[in-house]
Amino acid sequence: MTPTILQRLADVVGAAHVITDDDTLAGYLADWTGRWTGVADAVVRPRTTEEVAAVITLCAADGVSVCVQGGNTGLVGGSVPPAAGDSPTLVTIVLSTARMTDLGDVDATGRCVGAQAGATVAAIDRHAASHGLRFGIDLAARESATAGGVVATNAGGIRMIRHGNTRSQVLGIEAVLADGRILRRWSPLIKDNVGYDLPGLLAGSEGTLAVITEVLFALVTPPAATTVAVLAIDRVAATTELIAAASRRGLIVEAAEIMTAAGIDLVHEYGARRPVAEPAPFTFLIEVSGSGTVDEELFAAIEGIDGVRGAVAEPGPATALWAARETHTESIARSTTTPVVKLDVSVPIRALPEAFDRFTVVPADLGVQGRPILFGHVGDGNIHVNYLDVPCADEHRVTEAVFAVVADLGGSISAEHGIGRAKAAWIGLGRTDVDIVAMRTVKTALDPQNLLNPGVLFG
Ligand code: FAD
Ligand code: 2HG
Ligand code: ZN
Repeated sequence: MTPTILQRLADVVGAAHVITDDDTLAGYLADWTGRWTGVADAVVRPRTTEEVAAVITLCAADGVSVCVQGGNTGLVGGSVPPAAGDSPTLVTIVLSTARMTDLGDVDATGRCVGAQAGATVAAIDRHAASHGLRFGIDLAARESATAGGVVATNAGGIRMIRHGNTRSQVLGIEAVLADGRILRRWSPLIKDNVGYDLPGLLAGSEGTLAVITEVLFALVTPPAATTVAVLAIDRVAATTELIAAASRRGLIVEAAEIMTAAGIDLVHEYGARRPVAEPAPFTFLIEVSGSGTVDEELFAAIEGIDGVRGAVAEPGPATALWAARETHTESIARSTTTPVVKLDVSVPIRALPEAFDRFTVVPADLGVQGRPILFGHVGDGNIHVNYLDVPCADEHRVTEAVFAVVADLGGSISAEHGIGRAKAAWIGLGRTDVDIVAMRTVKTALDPQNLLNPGVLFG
């Protein structure tokens, strides 16, 4: 990169916010898992939408590619630039939204709030809570994951069974296009059918179509009270049977998460309390709300389910019960001796038991070393398939074997984390050729120079 463009970028955002020293850069060039590292000439940290627009205009004029980074908690390598040699362009910046953390006033009547792209999920939720509302998106990375990141990945998370994915929380959006123009569709209207759903298109675009600068999120009304129950269960199907039984009794399912004995052992090793005393192949966490006698209704529903060995319940938020579930990702990262093979798939609900059986034996069937830890948002058919200690040389084979099972069961190779760099080679497993051509046409129309997150999504 020529000093000229670095100087011009510094003129836009201030010299202190164009980072070029190797030590500070390094923190932006490796992803959360440590599996993905890249190279960039600078990290640029704008404060406002206008500064983002000016940065992108300069980059477009000089053919500089831009990797957009929010909280850098993404799990598919999309938040870091390409490694040396992978990039179709020779110069790259990381555009970090870390300074774009403003929150607008909460519209308590219209139940919505504007958030700058770098505002964290936790900050948005706390802001909403101070007005008696909640953010409908929640995930264990809440203190770091950002508004821009959850929209760009269309994150799911633990409340998806109740409120839907991030796309369904987006009422309006502001974004800078690849040529530096500002697109703003900003309306709190619940019904507004004028043309294409561009906010919906940017949700899940993984930084490849535009830089999201601000989001108008719908907010939800929190339940008056919730009950969190954790059950030791013998059968995966008991989870979906209980979700159905609870719903029939008028309970609202706020979250439904499955874990395995191996996962509970692992998080216990790293300090989480075992939520239930009885050993069992699976542990199921269900959080419900409702009017009237919620606990009684929940235990009545549980009584009708075969294969439940023990249950404990606490009033929400029951953070100690949740801890066993929420510390899985971190415990896996600490325990694995090789880069974890981390896959995020979904299958039809009816196929969940078979999927658990088949994913568990993938390394053994291949004759490959690998400790399976499976868990996930079971009510959404979403399984997080992690294999620890897999020799690097076997990672590809293990991934292919999992995706073969997914294809066989009619599932998806990306439930909620996106495609990023990690799964770009397999996008054809999830979409037809015509579908991919249509997506590429959109990409080319909005980013003809392929400057935004090259290598992400399409490889
Ligand atoms: P980053 O990691 O910085 O970026 C992710 C992608 O979004 C990249 O492609 C990046 O280029 C793009 N992007 C970021 N900001 C912008 C922007 N302003 N404009 C355009 N593109 C942008 N994910 C789930 O779906 N559900 C979960 O339950 C969940 N739990 C997690 C728990 C842990 C402990 C961890 C570490 C991760 C978890 N994740 C989960 C993954 C991750 O938190 C989400 O993908 C999250 O949405 C990423 O947000 P971020 O701000 O960190 O984005
Ligand atoms: C979760 O649900 C995240 O906790 C992370 O999506 C999943 O670590 C994983 O595989
Ligand atoms: Zn998840």
